[in-house]
Amino acid sequence: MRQTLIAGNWKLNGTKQSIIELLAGISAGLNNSMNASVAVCAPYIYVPLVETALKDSDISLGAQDVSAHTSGAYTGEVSASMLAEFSCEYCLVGHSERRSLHIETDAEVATKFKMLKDQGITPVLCVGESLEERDQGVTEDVVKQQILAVIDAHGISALENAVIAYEPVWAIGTGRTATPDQAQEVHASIRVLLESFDKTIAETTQILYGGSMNPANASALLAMPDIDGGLIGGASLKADDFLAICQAA
Ligand code: 3PY
Repeated sequence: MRQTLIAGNWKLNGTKQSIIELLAGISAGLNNSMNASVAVCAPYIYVPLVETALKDSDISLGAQDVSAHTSGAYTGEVSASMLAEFSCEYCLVGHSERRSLHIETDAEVATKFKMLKDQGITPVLCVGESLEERDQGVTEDVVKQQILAVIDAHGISALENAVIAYEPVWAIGTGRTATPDQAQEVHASIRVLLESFDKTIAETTQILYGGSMNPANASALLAMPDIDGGLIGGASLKADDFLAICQAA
C-alpha cells in the first residue's frame, strides 16, 4: 500500500510574510482524516524560514532544484549537502521548467538525482512530454527515456525510496489538466517500466501527477490506481485550495 503524497511546488513565489501565513493556514487545516503526507517545496532563499516554521509539524520541507556539483566555483548554486543541513526531506529534479528554461539535460538531471540520494534527500524526479510529443504519440517513449537516464547512470537501486512525478508539459501552468484516464495510462506505463527492473520498487514507488491539479480535479485524479499523489503548482499557494487537495487524497 503506497502512502499518498501531496507536495506543493511554490516555484518563484512568495514573500517572508506570505509564506508564514500560508504555512499557518495549512497547518491549522490539516487533520487526521486526511489520508496524505504533505510536503512543500520552497524557493532556496526561504528554506531556513520554512524549516523553522515547520519545526514540530508533520509537513515535510522540500526544495525545487539542486546543484549537480558538491562544492566549488559554481556561483549561484546550492548543493545537496547544504539542503540536508536545513532538514530538506524532498527535492524536485528535472521539473519541465528547469529542462526547458535552463536547458537541463537528462544526464544532468540524473547527476542531481544521485547528489540528493547521497545526502539522504528523496528526489522527486519530474518527467513529462510536450504537447507536440503527445500529438506525435510518443508520450510513453519520452517519459521512459527520462526515467531510463537515471537507471542507466545509477542503477535501478537509485530509485529505491525516490518519487516520480508525471507532469505533462502542456498541463503545467496552463490550466489544462490531463484527464484521469490519460494520466493513469502514463502512470501505469511507468509502473510497468519499473517492474521490468524490480517488482518491489515498482510496487512501492510513489508516482505523483502534476500539472494544474486543483480542488476541482484532484479527487478524480487521485482515485486512479497508479496515481499516488500530486505535485501542486498554483493551487499550493492558497491554503484552502491546497487543503482541499489534501482532503481529496
Ligand atoms: C504545476 O502544477 O503547474 C506544476 O508545475 C507543479 O510542479
